[in-house]
Amino acid sequence: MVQKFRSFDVNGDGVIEKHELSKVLKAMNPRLWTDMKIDQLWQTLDTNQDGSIEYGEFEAYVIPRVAGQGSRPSSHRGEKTGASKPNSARAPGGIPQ
Ligand SMILES: [Ca+2]
Ligand SMILES: [Ca+2]
Repeated sequence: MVQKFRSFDVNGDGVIEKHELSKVLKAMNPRLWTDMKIDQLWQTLDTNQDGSIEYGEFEAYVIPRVAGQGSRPSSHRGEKTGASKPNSARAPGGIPQ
């Protein structure tokens, strides 16, 4: 995870600035990462809105997403059986919570 953070921290000062995030994401996928999308991601990441992303902010965003994909608490099973019928309230392509 630290390595991932460092790959965004282009100048190595320990925080990710917006231009660094933009540069790295655009290098990865310039068609996906439009300025608008980067802006949205930035607002999600910079939770204390000080204009830079510290490792803690990056971790708080990335780890719940990564960890939430395989191991879920057992309470999720009961929730899922109840929602087996089609439910349009759940938006397609949304982030699984
Ligand atoms: Ca930096
Ligand atoms: Ca911040």
